Amino acid sequence: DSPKAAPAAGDTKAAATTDSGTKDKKKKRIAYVAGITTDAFYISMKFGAEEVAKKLDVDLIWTGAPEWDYTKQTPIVDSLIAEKVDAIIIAPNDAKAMVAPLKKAMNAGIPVFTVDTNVSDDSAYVANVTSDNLQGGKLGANTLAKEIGEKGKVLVMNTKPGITTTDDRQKGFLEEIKKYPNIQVVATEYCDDQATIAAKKTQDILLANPDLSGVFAANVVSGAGVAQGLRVKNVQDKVKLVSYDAGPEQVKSLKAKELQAIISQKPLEEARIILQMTYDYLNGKKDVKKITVLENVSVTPENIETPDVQQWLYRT
Ligand code: T6T
Repeated sequence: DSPKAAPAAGDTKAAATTDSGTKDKKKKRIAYVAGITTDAFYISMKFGAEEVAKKLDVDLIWTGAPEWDYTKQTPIVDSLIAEKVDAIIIAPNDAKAMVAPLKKAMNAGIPVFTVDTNVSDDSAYVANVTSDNLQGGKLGANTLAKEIGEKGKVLVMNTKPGITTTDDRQKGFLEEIKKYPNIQVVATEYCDDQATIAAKKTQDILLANPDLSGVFAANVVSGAGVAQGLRVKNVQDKVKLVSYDAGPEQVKSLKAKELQAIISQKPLEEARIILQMTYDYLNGKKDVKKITVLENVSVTPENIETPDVQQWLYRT
């Protein structure tokens, strides 16, 4: 076995962790591939995974690419296969494109567990832990509808197509918003998981629709970009924003009243569950639940200070 971490690792700590693992062959070496290493959601997941890894005495190899890009995620999986890790936990960057790399791992005898996002082929992974993204999209629609008095033009800002989580959020939103006859969706935009693109597209939409009433943003990066676009146009007090994910930036925007509600996930808990499940599986507990779905938390100015909500705000 190579004692080195995946070469494309986005985290330098990974190498040190792997080195220690080679000293004790019995220690389980479990790789955790983030969807993207630079995003508050996955940084938060890392806290949950590290907590459980310590408790179980697992050698955790935290890795991933600094951009959301399956062409960068694939070689990371390949190198983990070459390293013969005991298991791979991964948030796949694309539902279809990541099927082959994950199957390759499974065929090499390395069990794959997906977390947050998933792939379209059930045989490419053992189990998945995610949040209820369809419900989150619907919650986003109802929350935004209420904020804009159930009438007006709205924009959906998403990241990239082909990602199970954000596709479902968009689907849930678009389905639910149809229940409001006086709300019109003027556009569904993709920002390629880049805040600058989301900001620019928001400004373009505002130019064509100066009477825009609200925006639903499907993840950290989309939401941060939309908030920026609204600020540039100085309409942050007028255009209502409901955004996914409770990263520090979103929490700050909520407190500044630039964002009206956050749909938060439970990244810490997702990471804890998937790592425990993977460890149990490696230790013989093969009857795993195929898909575990966690509820979202609606974060508003009214409940943000409560301990119940505070525990789920993302850690960075
Ligand atoms: O919303 C999370 C994650 O659930 C999604 O799959 C991708 O985007 C985030 O990482 C936030 O940017």
